[in-house]
Amino acid sequence: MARQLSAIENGDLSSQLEGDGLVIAITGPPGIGKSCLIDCLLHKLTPEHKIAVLAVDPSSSISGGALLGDRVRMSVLDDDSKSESIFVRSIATRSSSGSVPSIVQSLANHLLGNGFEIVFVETVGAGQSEMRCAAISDRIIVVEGPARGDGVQAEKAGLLELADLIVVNKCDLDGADKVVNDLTMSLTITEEKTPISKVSALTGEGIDDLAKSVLKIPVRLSSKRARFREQLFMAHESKITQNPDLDSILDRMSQEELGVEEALRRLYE
Ligand SMILES: Nc1nc2c(ncn2[C@@H]2O[C@H](COP(=O)(O)OP(=O)(O)O)[C@@H](O)[C@H]2O)c(=O)[nH]1
Ligand SMILES: [Mg+2]
Repeated sequence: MARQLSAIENGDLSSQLEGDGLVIAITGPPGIGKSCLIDCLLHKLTPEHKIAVLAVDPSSSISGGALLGDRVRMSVLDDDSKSESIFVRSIATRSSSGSVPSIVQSLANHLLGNGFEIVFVETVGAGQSEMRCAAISDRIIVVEGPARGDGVQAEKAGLLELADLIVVNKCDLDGADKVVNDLTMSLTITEEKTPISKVSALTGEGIDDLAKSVLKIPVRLSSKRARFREQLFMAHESKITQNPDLDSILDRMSQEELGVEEALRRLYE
């Protein structure tokens, strides 16, 4: 599987497989506890479910090996009865073939097509590429936590709109209740309330309930709409960047022989 995924990542293999499992993005700022939460969820959900993890966050890559620099080693992989049904992979964020979100999408589809029921995509969610890694998923979990004095992160990153579920992690620390309150306040302006779960990956509080709900998170309409908007922009962009005439059209634009409107029309021909 690792070899196949590398081949897909390098553009040497295109996966035609599609499964009917779920791709779930786990999104939130670095250090909020995404990797730890995934570890907790894997403890609860395997070996009953076959689960893959794609970590797009390069700063906190998770891995089965005790590689130097890995900040989180998943404890679940030490359990042989569970590790059999788990596949973990980090994704290079600088890649030669195509955009990171489209590679993540291909890898996730390949895993689902090979019998994995759930693919967790861990991503930071700040910036366009990271946002799109979330947008290719079927469900999006936004992770928040006691603020480091700077308010709700997800709100700033525009992520709340994308969330089907908000998890407030580190509820063992002071300030978690304030985050829940702040989030509830900012959510009252939207019609569909996004559910909020308060958990601690450290103490295990709330993890049982989270594990039960994670496989059946209802889709929020506004999240779905925001995801499709990102997917539309992605498709638009790849249509332009993959057009073989792009270089010559740019040449002609720089010679002022073509305007933007005309160039767009030709790129879409
Ligand atoms: N107090 C507390 N610390 C946590 C909790 N979850 C994770 N951490 C710590 O937060 C740090 C970052 O966790 P990590 O999972 O790597 O965050 P990520 O960057 O979002 O993947 C680690 O040092 C964890 O031990 C929690 O629920 N409570
Ligand atoms: Mg991480």
